[in-house]
Amino acid sequence: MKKSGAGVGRLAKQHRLQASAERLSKESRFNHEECKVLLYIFDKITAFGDLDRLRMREILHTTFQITDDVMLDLVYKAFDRDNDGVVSDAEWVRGLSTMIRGDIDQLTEHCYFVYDMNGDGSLAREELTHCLKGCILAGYGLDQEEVEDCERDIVEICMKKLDMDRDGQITFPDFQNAVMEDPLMLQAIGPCLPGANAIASFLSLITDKFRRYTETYGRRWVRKKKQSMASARRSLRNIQAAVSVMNANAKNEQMSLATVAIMKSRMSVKY
Ligand SMILES: [Ca+2]
Ligand SMILES: [Ca+2]
Repeated sequence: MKKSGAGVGRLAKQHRLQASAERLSKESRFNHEECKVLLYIFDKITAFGDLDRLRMREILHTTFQITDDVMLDLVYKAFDRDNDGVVSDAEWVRGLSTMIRGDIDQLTEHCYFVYDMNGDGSLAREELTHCLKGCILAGYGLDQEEVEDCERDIVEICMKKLDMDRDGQITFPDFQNAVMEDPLMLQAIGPCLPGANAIASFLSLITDKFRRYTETYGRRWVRKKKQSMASARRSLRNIQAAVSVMNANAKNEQMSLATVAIMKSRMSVKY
């Protein structure tokens, strides 16, 4: 019996999806089945038009709870790696693979790529200033001038913590070392990764092994650092130390309250 045109079209589409899923499962941290679901979701998203900057921002905002305006554009840039103005199916799967299942090296590369706004392979003070702009919310009784003062302080603290060789530029090895010392430094310049809840709810859609996300910040990190679990936990508590550094720089009690609130919201990596 001769197949109808629509039926042949559907079959060809299914074959294409199978082949893409097979290819992408080899270059991402998703298995074949998961890639198929991700490509199916991609098909649904792009049924009404390309996945461009605005649509990707929407997905990052609503599904992955990345809400910082500056970060949204920069994370989009990390997805659209060939910079052609749209996220392709392969870019979609690879980007999600890094954000959701990335190991410490991939996450470090992702965050550095996001913060390196001009793509010159180095983070300058101006880039930190731009990324950290708006990190302080009004409502702590601070006037605009104090807010700007506080933002400048935070930029300086980040430079101090990340620019290991003090040459005014944060190179990738600087950043890598700082992150290995303290995983909380990963998002010190801006929240550019989804939180654990967002990851869990997205993974529950595409796989039945969604609890695997806990490995990323847990055992793998420890193995990489060859630390015992106890000392790793201690280093995770470094947030307390970071907060006291910031407080030491705070000029008054109100500002110190503000910095604690910012540290809590910015350093929201879950363990
Ligand atoms: Ca692209
Ligand atoms: Ca740069």
